[in-house]
Amino acid sequence: MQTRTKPLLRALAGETVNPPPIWLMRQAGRYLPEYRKVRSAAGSFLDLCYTPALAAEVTLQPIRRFSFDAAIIFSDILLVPHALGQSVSFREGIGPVLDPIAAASDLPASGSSALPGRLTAVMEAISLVGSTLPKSVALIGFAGAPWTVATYMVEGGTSRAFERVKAFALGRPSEFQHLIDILVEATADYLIRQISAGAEAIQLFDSWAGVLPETAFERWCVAPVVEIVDRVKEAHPGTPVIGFPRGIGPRYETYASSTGVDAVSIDYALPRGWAHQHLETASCIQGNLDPVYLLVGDAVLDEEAANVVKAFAARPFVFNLGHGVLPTTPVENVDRLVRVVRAHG
Ligand code: 1CP
Repeated sequence: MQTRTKPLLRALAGETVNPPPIWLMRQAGRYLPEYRKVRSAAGSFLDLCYTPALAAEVTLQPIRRFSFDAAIIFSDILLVPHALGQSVSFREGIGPVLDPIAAASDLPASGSSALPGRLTAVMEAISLVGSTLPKSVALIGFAGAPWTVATYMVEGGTSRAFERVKAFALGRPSEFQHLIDILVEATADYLIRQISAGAEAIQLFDSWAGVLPETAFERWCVAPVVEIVDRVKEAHPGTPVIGFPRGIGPRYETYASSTGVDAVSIDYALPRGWAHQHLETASCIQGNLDPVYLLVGDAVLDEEAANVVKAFAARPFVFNLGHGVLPTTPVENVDRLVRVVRAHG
């Protein structure tokens, strides 16, 4: 096995690295003019995701511009429902639109455990990126966690109050379990294949973990992640897994200690002092600058970025945002952030 010389992999393995490695969730995307150019040439967002050369190109764009410590493969968490046969599209100004399902049996491919061929485009993009990345930059693969993916599948898109999916999960748990089981299987399989293709770390995005009440959180967020991490670790024991259960407050403690993830990505609302105190000191934290500081810029950005670095300087830590880069982010502020973070340590 390769020795870990990449700063991101060192931090994820439990080493305190100064200055901390930095990458940003949603670092590729609309705020970059070079992304908008490729995106409009590609046609649809899905065409962009399914064309390996284009997906590889937009993955590399933020690396060239900002020399981040990690690239995250350009794709989307909703490729899994698409691969399972659900209709998925991405509409300008609206976001993802899915043909909502009311039961697992509504999925055309619900009976098959293996993911269809479509997702091989993601593996091809991963191999392409892997062959061109600078030596110190790690490649991250990802998927949505089953609960968050299920919210889009059942609600048919972005939701405000999640009534449909929560009523399904709370009211018809054994049927909902069937849907979650399908997602666990597909997601584990997908992540294992991403690692085989060259992903060196994995992130599981559970963006809507915070909307569930206590017992439902254990069953629909924690348990499926435990199962996915087990399967991924069985196939690739050395590959670190980062979990991002957004908005779960004090439940970060249970999540970090019981899921088997190597690192937790914390959202911007979680108090840093609390996180440092309650999350095991040997384990890696990732986060948590509010992305709005990147809209503000100036000394306000410098000061808050320094606060984040200082809060976690004594432990394994990866600098990131507390949620994704906003589309209106000025590119020069991202440059500024990278300089400020690297000036510490
Ligand atoms: O037309 C476009 O360019 C659409 C914008 C866009 C982009 C750039 C979408 C639609 N997805 C993506 C790429 C993407 N999505 C990446 C790779 C890029 C990178 O990080 O550099 C990743 C990791 C995601 C993950 C993702 N997709 C999440 C989890 C992270 C988060 O932001 O909470 C979620 C919830 C999605 C669903 C989704 N896809 C697209 C949008 C606009 C959304 C969010 C919708 C919502 O807010 O509910």
